[in-house]
Amino acid sequence: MPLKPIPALITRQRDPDNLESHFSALDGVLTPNDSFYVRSHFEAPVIDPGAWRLRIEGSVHRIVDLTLTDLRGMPAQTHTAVLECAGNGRLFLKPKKDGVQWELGAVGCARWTGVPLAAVLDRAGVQPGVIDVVLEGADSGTPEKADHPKAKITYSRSLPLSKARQPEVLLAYEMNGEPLTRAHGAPVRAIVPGWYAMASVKWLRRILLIDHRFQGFWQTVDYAYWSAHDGQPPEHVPISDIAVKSTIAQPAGNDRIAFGAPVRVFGAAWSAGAAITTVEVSVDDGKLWNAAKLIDEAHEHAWQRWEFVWRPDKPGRYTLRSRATDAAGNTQPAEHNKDHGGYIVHHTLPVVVEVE
Ligand SMILES: Nc1nc2c(c(=O)[nH]1)N[C@H]1C(S)=C(S)[C@@H](COP(=O)(O)O)O[C@H]1N2
Ligand SMILES: [Mo]
Repeated sequence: MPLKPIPALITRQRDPDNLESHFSALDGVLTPNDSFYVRSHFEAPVIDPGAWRLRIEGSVHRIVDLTLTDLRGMPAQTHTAVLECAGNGRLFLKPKKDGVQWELGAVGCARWTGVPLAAVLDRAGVQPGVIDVVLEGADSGTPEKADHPKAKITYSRSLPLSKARQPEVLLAYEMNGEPLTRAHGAPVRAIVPGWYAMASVKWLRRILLIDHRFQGFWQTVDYAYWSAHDGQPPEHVPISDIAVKSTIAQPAGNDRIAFGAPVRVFGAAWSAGAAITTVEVSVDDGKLWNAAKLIDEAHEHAWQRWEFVWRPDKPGRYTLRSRATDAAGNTQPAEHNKDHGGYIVHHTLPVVVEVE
């Protein structure tokens, strides 16, 4: 049963549905649920919330099976966090990279309510020697990558135990105050603030604690890249932290702007676990930079909206770019890091407009 079409979203792929937000529709801090991007590798499972169980097993002191009522009965937490697909912005890469051709909108920010993963791990009791916490979804299929045997596999991703224990990592059942929808992982999904969203496993059904590094497909083949260090053998690393990024929502690419009036350049900026401290805007393709004003309060995991009032001095074609810096001192680079392949596209992206 395919999802119902979601008109507020751009269809990048059907069955499974991969739907992109209109980034130019950015308004409040929170992305409304019906215009939040959807990224699914397989058909979204239909799960009866009454029959749903979450099993925590592996290197635990006791196997735990939780119902939705059990989970809702545990102390809840709410965190605002950005979810960004690791392939967001892939459309800008030349040469073209394999994968869904996301432009700007495979990202959104929502308030997530649920139970800290740490509390659920404590119920089961973590045995000494646990390295990884594997989060397993209820969806499965055969990934497209040709080098993989044609077996049906279940979507799963792992977190190192230390990350799994961070208080902001949730097993969420609400998004912006409403129960999760099927597209976004109902009845329960993981939310891993600060990490690219492949880690925020939807339709969660099993948590497995293991005493070694997880070697699953989306850990080692997909959502991983070769990292080259000078004089060292290259290392294959699973993608984790979100890299500092900002994106211009308004004006949108190819907009025609009437000459004479000031132009509000408006967008959002985010990073992994470090607040955004500066956003700059260039209207000459990255030569000169002007300070933008941050609109929202500094926040670790939510994005911050920003704006800059631009007064073009003559009509013409302009290439706008924005550049964010976070409290840890990370700044957006001018070019994509080729080691990252089709992922982690966070360099300063161009928006070309016509002032006439
Ligand atoms: N079970 C499951 N979880 C998943 C996925 C998936 O295909 N199956 N996709 C992941 C990826 S790559 C992203 S970007 C986010 C997207 O979350 P959203 O659809 O709620 O925006 O979910 C993640 N969790
Ligand atoms: Mo993703």
